[in-house]
Amino acid sequence: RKNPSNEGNPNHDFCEFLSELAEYEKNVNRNIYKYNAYRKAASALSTHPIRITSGKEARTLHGVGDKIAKKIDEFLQTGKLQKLENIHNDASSVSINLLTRVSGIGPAKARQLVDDGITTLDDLKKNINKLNHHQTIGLRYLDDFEKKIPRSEIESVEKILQREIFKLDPEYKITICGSYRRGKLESGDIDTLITHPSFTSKSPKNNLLDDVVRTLESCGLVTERLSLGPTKFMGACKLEDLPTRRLDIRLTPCDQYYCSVLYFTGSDMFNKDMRAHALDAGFTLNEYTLRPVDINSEEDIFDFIGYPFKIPEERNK
Ligand code: DCP
Ligand code: MG
Ligand code: MN
Repeated sequence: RKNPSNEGNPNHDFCEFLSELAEYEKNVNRNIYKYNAYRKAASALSTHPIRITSGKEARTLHGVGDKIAKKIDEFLQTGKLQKLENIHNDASSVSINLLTRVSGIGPAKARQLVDDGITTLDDLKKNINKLNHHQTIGLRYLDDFEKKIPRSEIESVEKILQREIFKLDPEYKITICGSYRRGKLESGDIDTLITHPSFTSKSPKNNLLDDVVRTLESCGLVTERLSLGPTKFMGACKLEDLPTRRLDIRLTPCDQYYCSVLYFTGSDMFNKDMRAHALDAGFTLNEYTLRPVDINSEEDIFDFIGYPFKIPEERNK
């Protein structure tokens, strides 16, 4: 669903099999190291403007090593990948990959379900008692949650969020981040960042997010809760007779706003890259801070670590 394999990319078939191998490593083997390696290679190939014609050529890209170069040669020579064929023929791998498509079911839970003989979505529906609230809602809206959200629909949701949250208190600041902020025409979910001047990293706990979520439920925008903590809401929203959409809301202290906006804008691969760069430059970058300095804009973060500034539309790695 979230892979850099779009048509128009001259190497999209390589990206596709690398993304599939990445998912397999994450979901079935729970090997995050290999997951990251495959994703990094897919990301490198997805931004390479010309068709790769050999493993050797691929090897010159940052993030493509010998093992992946060999797979590219095999794919070029045979039109397929034996490793992937084997995975497709392995029933428990297929089941685990299927079950992890449900929001809230991670690789460990999926493995446990498959070990209990639950291998299809029909099995899942008959065993709701084995699912928590998040997973139950995830199953109910599996089809809807896999549909991409057009940009125009997110714009409509943004207007309602602003109207309702400003009614609560006009001092809130609301920023829709994620792929939407990176300019994508379609997104997987709606990532909303909010902050309020009364909330800083030094102030005590508050119920701001509680109030916001309740307001959004009363007006009918938010239709489901998956989880709600003091700073993080996961849920669903819906407009008229459109599909039910995944909505994430994060409440961030106002003094950490810029690091949060940077983090929540992504992409995740871009964040990885930038964090590694920050470490090399002697800083620690995370969603809260750039230690050990004070930040007053997104540009500040790039400046301090000596990373060329990229507008959100240039962060689609
Ligand atoms: N993020 C991250 N690392 C993760 C997950 C998320 O850095 N493991 C950050 C970067 C993402 C942002 O959070 O861009 C939002 O996460 P999403 O999963 O919603 O991803 P996107 O919005 O980028 O893509 P999509 O359109 O699929 O939602
Ligand atoms: Mg998103
Ligand atoms: Mn999200």
